[in-house]
Amino acid sequence: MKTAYLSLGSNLGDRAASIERALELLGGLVRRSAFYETEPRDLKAQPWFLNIAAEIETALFPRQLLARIARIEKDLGRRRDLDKGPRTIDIDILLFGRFVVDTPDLVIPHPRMHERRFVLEPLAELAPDLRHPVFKKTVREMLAKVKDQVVRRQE
Ligand code: PH2
Ligand code: MG
Ligand code: MG
Repeated sequence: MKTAYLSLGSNLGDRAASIERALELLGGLVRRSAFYETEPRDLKAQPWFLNIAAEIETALFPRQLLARIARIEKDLGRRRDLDKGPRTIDIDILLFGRFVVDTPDLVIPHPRMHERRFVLEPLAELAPDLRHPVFKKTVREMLAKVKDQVVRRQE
């Protein structure tokens, strides 16, 4: 079995329900962070997101996990119309064991994880000392650089 870290986000419909359902469908959940209300990044003119991080154990290889994720996103009503725009559910692979993958349709570690507080803040709850296999920085170190972005942990 291998350990993977995922980022889940939603900013359309019942955001928490979509994230909970995605976790059930993914399977292999070990731990998950709290929910965070997060300011939209990239495309600013859209509703705030609910984001979490999850640690899963899986027997799948990265590309197989990606196929399962695409299926779940589709089943939960994800439409691919606007790049980085509003979505009912988005599931991104952040880290997958020590795999480094760089292909047109799959990049691991996630290419923008180090610059996103909505990813790093939840992830730091689960694995603050986890090291990025390319940049060699810990989650805690990467998080310290993005504290200007607004996220609010839900109690
Ligand atoms: N996802 C994006 C673009 N911007 N902003 C926040 N706060 N949370 C997200 O999950 C998010 C985003 C593209 O996937
Ligand atoms: Mg994403
Ligand atoms: Mg995605």
